[in-house]
Amino acid sequence: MAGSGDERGSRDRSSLPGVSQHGSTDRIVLHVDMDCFYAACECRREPLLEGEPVVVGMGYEPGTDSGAVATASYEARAFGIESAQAISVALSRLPNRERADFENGESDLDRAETGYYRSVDMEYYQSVSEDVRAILRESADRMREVSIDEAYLDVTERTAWDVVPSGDGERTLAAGFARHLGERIAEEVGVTASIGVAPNMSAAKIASDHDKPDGLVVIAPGEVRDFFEPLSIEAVHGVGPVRARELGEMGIETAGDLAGADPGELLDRFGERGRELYERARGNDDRLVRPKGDPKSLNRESALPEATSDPDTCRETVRELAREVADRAIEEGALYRTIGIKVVTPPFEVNTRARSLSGPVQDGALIERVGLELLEEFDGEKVRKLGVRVANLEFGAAEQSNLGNWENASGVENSGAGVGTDADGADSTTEPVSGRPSEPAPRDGQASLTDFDR
Ligand code: TTP
Ligand code: MG
Repeated sequence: MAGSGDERGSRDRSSLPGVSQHGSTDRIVLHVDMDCFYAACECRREPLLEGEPVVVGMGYEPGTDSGAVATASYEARAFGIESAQAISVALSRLPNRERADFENGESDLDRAETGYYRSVDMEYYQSVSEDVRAILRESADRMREVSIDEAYLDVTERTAWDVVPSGDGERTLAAGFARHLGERIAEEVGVTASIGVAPNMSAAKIASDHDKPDGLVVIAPGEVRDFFEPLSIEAVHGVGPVRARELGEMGIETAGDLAGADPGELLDRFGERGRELYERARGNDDRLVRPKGDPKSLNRESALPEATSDPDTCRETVRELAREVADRAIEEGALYRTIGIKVVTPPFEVNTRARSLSGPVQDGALIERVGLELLEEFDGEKVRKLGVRVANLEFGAAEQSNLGNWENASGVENSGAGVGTDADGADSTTEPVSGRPSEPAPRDGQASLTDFDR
C-alpha cells in the first residue's frame, strides 16, 4: 500500500488507512497471548476435558506425583494450582479424578473437586502454535514471535484508531479487528487468546494480561498513562519481583508512581534500564515490532501482470519498489551498504545483481538510481517479476545517514562522494557507487544475492 500513487504519497500517512479521523498516526500494536496454552491444547485434543480442571505437568508420569505444573486450566487455578508448583502440592489441592473410583462409588472425594492430569507433549503444542501463527502472520504486516504462545503484531496498515458506533456505545476499528482475530483463532484452531491493543508494545502486553482469559483490552493513544496509573508496578513490562521490591523501597508502588518518579534517581539506581522503565510507565515505547534478530536485508518484489520487455513498465516498477524499500529502511532505522535488484525472466530464471557502497547510507534516491542502473543490463529482455533490495544493514545509527541531500543531487557528482563520510569501518573492499546511469554494471562484476526471497 505504501508507495503506491504519487511520488511523495508513501510518506504522507494522512492518506493511509492507519490514520484516524482525528489525524492520529499512532501505531497499532497487538499482543496476543494464548490462554492456559498447554492445558487448552489438551482440551482441544480431548474435548471431554473442556470446562474441567486440567493440570499439565512437566516431568510428570501419569498416575504418579512427580514433576511440576507447567500450566493449569482456569478451572484448576481456582483450586490454587499455579505454574511451577510441585505436582504433589497440586494433587493435595486437586486430586486426580482418574485415580478416584467414582464408577463403583468407592471414592469419598467430591467429583467436582478433582481434576485431570496430563504430561507435557511439546510436539503437539508446537503444531497447535503453528496453526495459530499462520493466522497471525496473515493478519499483520510485521510480527514478533516471543514464545510458543505469545506474539506481537503491527497492524497499523490493516486497521485504524477511528471510533465507530457499536451496539449502544462505540469502539475503535482496531478493537473490531482484534476481536475478529480472536474469533478466527478460536474457530479455526480451537484455543482462545487474550489480546491487547495499544499504540506500543509494552502497553499492548499490559493490555493482554489485564483481562485473561479470552480477553480483549484496548488502550487507545492518549489513554496509556491513565490506564497505567493505578496498576501495580509489576504490571510494567520488564519489572519482575526483585526490581518491584527495590522500587517499593523507593516508595514506588504503582506504575503511576513510577511515571511520576525522578528519572535521574532511577538512572542512578538502575542505569539505562531504570530510564527505560520510567519511559514505559509513561507510555513511551518506540520499539518497532520486528522479527527476532535484525533482518539481514529488506526487500520488496512485484510480479508484473504479464511478462514484458517494455522499459517504461520495468523502470516504473523498480522506482516504486525502491520507494517502498526506502520507506521500510527508515521505519526500521536501517542503514545499508548494498543495493540490489532481482529480475525474473521467463520461464523462471532468477537473476540478482547488486552494488556495494563505500559506506552505510539511508538514501531513497540512491536506491532508485542504482536499481535503475542495474536494470539496464536487462534491456530488451522479457521480465515477469522485479525486486529491489538493500542489504549489509546497520541499525541504530540512522542519524549517521545525513550525508548530503541526495534527492537534489545531479547524478555523477554526488555518487559515491560523501557516502560513508561518517561511517567508521567502511569496507575498503567494496566498490564505490558508480552513479553513471549510462554505464551498465557488468554481468559478472557484481555480487550475486542469494538470499532474495523467491
Ligand atoms: P504463559 O503464557 O505464561 O501461561 P499460560 O498460557 O499457560 O496461561 P495464561 O492464560 O496466563 O497466559 O505460558 C505459556 C505456556 O508456557 C504455558 O501454557 C506452559 C508453559 N509454561 C511452563 O512450562 N512453565 C512455566 O513456569 C510457565 C509460566 C509456562
Ligand atoms: Mg499464555
